[in-house]
Amino acid sequence: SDSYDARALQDKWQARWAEENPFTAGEDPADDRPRSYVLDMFPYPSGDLHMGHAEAFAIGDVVARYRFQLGENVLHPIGWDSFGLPAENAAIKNGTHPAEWTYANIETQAESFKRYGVALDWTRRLHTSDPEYYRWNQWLFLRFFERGLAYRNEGLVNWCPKDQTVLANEQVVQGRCERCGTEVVRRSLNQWYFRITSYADRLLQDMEQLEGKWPERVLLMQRNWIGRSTGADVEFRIEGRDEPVTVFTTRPDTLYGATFFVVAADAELADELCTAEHRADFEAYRDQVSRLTDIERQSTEREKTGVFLGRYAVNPVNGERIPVWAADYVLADYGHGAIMAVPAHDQRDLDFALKFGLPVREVVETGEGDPAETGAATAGEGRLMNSGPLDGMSKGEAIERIIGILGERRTGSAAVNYRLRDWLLSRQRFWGTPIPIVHCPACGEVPVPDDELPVRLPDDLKGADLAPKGVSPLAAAPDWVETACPSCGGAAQRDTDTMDTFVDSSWYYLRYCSPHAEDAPFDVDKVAEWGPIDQYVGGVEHAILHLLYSRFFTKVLYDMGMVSFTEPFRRLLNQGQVINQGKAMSKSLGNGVDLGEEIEKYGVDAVRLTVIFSGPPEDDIDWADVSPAASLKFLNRAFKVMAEAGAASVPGTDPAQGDVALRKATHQALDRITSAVEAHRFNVAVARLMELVTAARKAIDSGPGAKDPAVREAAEVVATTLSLFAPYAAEEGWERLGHAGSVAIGNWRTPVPELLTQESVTCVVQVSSKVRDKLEVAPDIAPEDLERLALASEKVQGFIGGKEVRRVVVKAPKLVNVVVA
Ligand code: ANZ
Ligand code: ZN
Repeated sequence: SDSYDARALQDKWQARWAEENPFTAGEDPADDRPRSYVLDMFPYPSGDLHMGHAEAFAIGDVVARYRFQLGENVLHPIGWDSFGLPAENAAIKNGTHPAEWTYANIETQAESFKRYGVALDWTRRLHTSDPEYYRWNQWLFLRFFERGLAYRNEGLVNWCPKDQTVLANEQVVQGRCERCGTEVVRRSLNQWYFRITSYADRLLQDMEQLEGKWPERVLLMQRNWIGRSTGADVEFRIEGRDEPVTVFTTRPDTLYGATFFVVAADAELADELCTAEHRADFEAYRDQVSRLTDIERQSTEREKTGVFLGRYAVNPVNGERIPVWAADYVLADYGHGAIMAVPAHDQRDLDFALKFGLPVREVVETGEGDPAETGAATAGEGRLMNSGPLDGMSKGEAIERIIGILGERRTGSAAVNYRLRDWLLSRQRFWGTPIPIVHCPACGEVPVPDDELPVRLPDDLKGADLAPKGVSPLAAAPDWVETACPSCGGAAQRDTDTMDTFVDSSWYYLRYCSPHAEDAPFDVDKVAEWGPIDQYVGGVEHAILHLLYSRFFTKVLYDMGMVSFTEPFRRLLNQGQVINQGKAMSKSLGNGVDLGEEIEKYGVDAVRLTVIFSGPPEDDIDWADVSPAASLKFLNRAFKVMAEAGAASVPGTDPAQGDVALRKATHQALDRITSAVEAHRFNVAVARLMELVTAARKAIDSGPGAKDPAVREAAEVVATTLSLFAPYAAEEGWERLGHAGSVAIGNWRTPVPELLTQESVTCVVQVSSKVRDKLEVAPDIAPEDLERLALASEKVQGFIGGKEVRRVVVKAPKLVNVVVA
């Protein structure tokens, strides 16, 4: 029959692809096709695929399938990010091992990906929870350890009381655990860190390579997260203390305006500086502060709080004695945990000064009002005043001069500060990569030798054994913990923490190049052949964490000589979210849309087409506003054109063959679809394809008829271009057109230039409804271009004269009416 049966086609072509593996990347080094590496962020096996996956993978697949169509050697692999807390929580609930839930979900998702028709290379599949994978996390950890890039340190960390584990700063969102929403508290614990801060400058610098290729907002978020500030470190002598205390300031030019000094209330220094007289107040205050989140502490809305510590600091440039306070708006782990307060020019300091009656001294003449009276600190440019040798200088001059003075007196120097903290990577949970370190009473931290990797997770812990107890569940497996020191052979203990799962995802894209490598995390030569990734596709929720960590890993691997590039992802595309009725889908709102049900109702092709046609890939899709039923109707129309097109041979490049109007329509559509796909305007490509189907239909019904060679040509272009969006309909249509192989590979056509010449249309230009000029314009001219052309006409300008243009009515391409007063 000539009708499109989505279900039957899915089964037929899925079986065919499973047999033929058409989307397997070529491995032959002699294969000289251009290579491209297209990657969707790998999924977490949280259950079956959902609408979010449907969107991301439909988009990534358009990119991959386009490269396949161009005849390139494409790497488009799939795997699972399969360590993590949800599996562990499910295991606790069900009394099972996390592997059960994990691998069952992976199987479900794998089947769903196949049904969804994603052009994936299944031979490279990996799961990060497989020992063959995580042994390389351990291997990499040890290389980082050797390079001083992995270290253990006692420090204040974010602790989730519900999940009973530490969280990286990046995993704390507005003071809450990113995963469970519980308010995070600070605890002092001994934890493992990666020294990402020593790459801060390179992480910033190398963003140059990404400019214009990554979404601007992601670059901005990374830049802010790294948070580079320049200024100076200034040493203040504290009366009664031998060592001076250093502060970091971005405004050393305002040093003469420092009227008090503030130490973070929770810093050890505050405790040390507090005099006996003020101790009781201080301790009560510190207690109160310990219950606040960082977000609350930094909020500009909250009233300032603090206590005087009973001490004085001495300003190094003018010898002035200023009181030392403890307050919560100064953070212990930023800069040096202490500041010089310049209330005239810093709003936080001003709020504090006004509350506690501390002096305010202006040192920059900004022409704004007196801060002490207006309550608004002035941050504008202006000449320095009340500042001795700096008086009259501009900000830039003053900064340079004061840094010079501080240098001569050895009480300060230019300094750079980062907001970025080291990456806290240890977790007190089970379902992750064990940290390959043995703690020996005699030798200390001893790396597990490479040939003893992987340190496997014990498989006899399950259910309640894994329940959060504040220490890693691995501590409850004594046989596993007790071991011999690799160095001295004495009794020693394994580290019981596991790695943050972001370690797993920081290099998986390299493993895909040689997923079965047995003596290294990846084959260096294979990575040189494939890397870096040409197009990465994933959600903007990974703008900081995953992308920053991956960039860091790549740079370390570059320094180790294992990769030849310093940025892993050449281009990044952030797809939008699928929402429903204007809101994110959620259980509580009951507005969830089930992917499986949508596919049941409309078929895979229609769902995929709907996702792509809904708008630019970066935009959110409101499922309440789109119509998979309309997509299905279109697929029926497209399918009929392919099924009815005659067996006439395809016209060649001779523009005289076949119905010229349809041939022009076909080649123009092909041209525009190609440029729209290249520009990632996939929805526009689909719109052009729809127009082509309409033109072909018209030619069949009321033009030269189905047997005309131009109809066949149109139908073939429908099949090849549709293959990017609705692969099943395209394959079947291609077969109906009499082709044996898959439509999906190497079938992209190049438009014939002679057929691209556009015919023109006459546009009538009126001034207040009287015809004054005629223009020859392209039939698809944009209304704004047409308006511009019409207004540029000398004749039209003559009739407008000096009169006011009330409005311009544009009916592109045929009419413009300039209404004048
Ligand atoms: C004096 C000053 C005068 C400042 C002025 C600003 C304006 P960013 O850009 O975030 O690096 N600061 C330094 N350490 C701090 C800490 N641990 N907690 C809270 N604030 C801290 O900001 C650096 C500025 O933030 C520094 O420059 C310091 O205040 C403050 F007109 O020093 B400034
Ligand atoms: Zn030892």
